[in-house]
Amino acid sequence: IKRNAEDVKTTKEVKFHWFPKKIADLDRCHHLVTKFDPDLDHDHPGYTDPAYRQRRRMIDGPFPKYLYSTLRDLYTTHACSEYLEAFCLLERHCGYSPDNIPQLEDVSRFLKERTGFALRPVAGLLSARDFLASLAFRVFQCTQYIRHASSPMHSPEPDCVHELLGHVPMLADRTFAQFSQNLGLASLGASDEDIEKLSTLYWFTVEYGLCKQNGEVRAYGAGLLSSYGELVHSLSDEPETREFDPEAAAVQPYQDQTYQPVYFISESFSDAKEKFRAYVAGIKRPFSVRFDPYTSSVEVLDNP
Ligand code: HBI
Ligand code: FE
Repeated sequence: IKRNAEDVKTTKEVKFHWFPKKIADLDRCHHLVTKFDPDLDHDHPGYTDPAYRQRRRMIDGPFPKYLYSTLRDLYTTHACSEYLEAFCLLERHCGYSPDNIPQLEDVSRFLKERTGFALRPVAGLLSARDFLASLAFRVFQCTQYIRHASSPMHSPEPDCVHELLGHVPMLADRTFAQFSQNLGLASLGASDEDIEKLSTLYWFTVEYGLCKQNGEVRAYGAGLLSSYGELVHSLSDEPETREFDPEAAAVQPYQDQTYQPVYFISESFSDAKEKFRAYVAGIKRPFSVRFDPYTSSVEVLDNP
């Protein structure tokens, strides 16, 4: 992404990227990545279906048939307890069911009460920098269109099934919410190189993370919990698994076309959070940031 000169501020001769300081600034964090856009990506199942691409611009309808129930059946044995607890509440209070797609507004209100996270609608895949920046303010940029009907079990781009069944239940957990916000705070004004690393770290935790629970391995990553095939694959003995280590996860090559060959297993969310804290301390920025929960804004402190 090309930035304007005004986007780059200079402090003590050090240049860094513009970043949002308050929630209203997120209006500027809207750079879409067109890699998986059905209008442009020849491999997208909707590429040859103009009616779908038209419908994608509108919002409504049930979850694709079977998808919800098929995934739901797996959660009991494959999802972590934090996920299961929230999923149960979402079914009870927010209209999660096989023949309904919940309203963003209702789900956002639910999250706001649990962890202060808000959902904000977005038109597609955002740049990593903009997407991560919103997490710093406990804002999750959420797509609303649904995947193409010809491929109900997989979507190349994030869609509302991925957001609602993958991300939302985890964002209702306090420790996980804090971990997500910390990833966001670490990304503000970071170098392109560090954004790439944080984005990879996000990939191996928030999207494809596994964790230990009562001697078993369970999934907490949204990419897993919204994909029947990969959820089964991730807990089979096919893929390689490693103990979560932010240094290693930040540079591990990953797959966005097929199942992951490697997953990282966290001991717990608190453990992942602590390890991440140590990792972030090693990222060089010419300033530090502090989130003020009273105003939902970020204070920028010059490093001594
Ligand atoms: N954009 N809309 C949207 N949803 C995501 O889940 C998302 C994104 N952009 C980047 C991204 N996720 C991650 O893969 C990381 O690059 C942060
Ligand atoms: Fe995602």
